Amino acid sequence: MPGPSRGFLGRHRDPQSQSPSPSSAGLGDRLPPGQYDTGDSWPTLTAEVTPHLVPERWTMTVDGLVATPTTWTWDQMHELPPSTFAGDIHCVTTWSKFDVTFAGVSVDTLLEAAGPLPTATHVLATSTTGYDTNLPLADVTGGKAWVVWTYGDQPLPTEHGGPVRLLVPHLYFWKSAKWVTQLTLMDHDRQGFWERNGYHDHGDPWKEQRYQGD
Ligand SMILES: Nc1nc2c(c(=O)[nH]1)N[C@H]1C(S)=C(S)[C@@H](COP(=O)(O)O)O[C@H]1N2
Ligand SMILES: [Mo]
Repeated sequence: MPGPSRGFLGRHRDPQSQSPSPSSAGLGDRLPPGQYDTGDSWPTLTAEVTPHLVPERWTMTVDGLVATPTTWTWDQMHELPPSTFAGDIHCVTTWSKFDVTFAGVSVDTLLEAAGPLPTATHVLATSTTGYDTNLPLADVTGGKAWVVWTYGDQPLPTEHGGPVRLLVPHLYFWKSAKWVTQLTLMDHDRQGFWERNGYHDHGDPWKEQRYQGD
């Protein structure tokens, strides 16, 4: 159960979600509407067959509306400045998981190298499997998104996207494409897999943007 420090750590203070009950005091600050705390478990949600990728053959590409389309190998990715996320993740199926730690590189670092053109407004993230998801460019810049390969200091488990997944923790977790291999910058929004199947184009858990029309 959460300790008393939760309330101080909470970055999303919502006066309406505060409860006088000791068991939920502070926790509500970090739990978006309609979500529950999944605790130590980490459910796996995969639409496709889990691929078993050899890191040495995996590559990461940033292309589309960029000055310099760029591809990194596994080794080249590891030479980039490291970046860590510590915080919470929220799945649209209503579980949230507190205090997770992932490490890899910031998407900002990749975009710095590729140089987004001024016309770029959206990103399509694509996995080796063909899974894709769309994001506003503003949601993967400014220290809000990562390409990660460790979870809690261990290699990211295969079923959770290992060797490498996208991490966009401030949006519902379907935006965090597992086995990510490509970020394509575009001047318009183009729906990905779950968005074509009814999920929201933006997916902000604090606004409960679960489905198209929310
Ligand atoms: N390639 C791929 N990435 C994916 C998915 C998927 O089915 N395939 N599911 C998404 C959804 S709906 C969620 S909630 C999270 C689940 O990640 P997890 O299985 O590591 O919990 O991954 C997202 N990324
Ligand atoms: Mo999900």
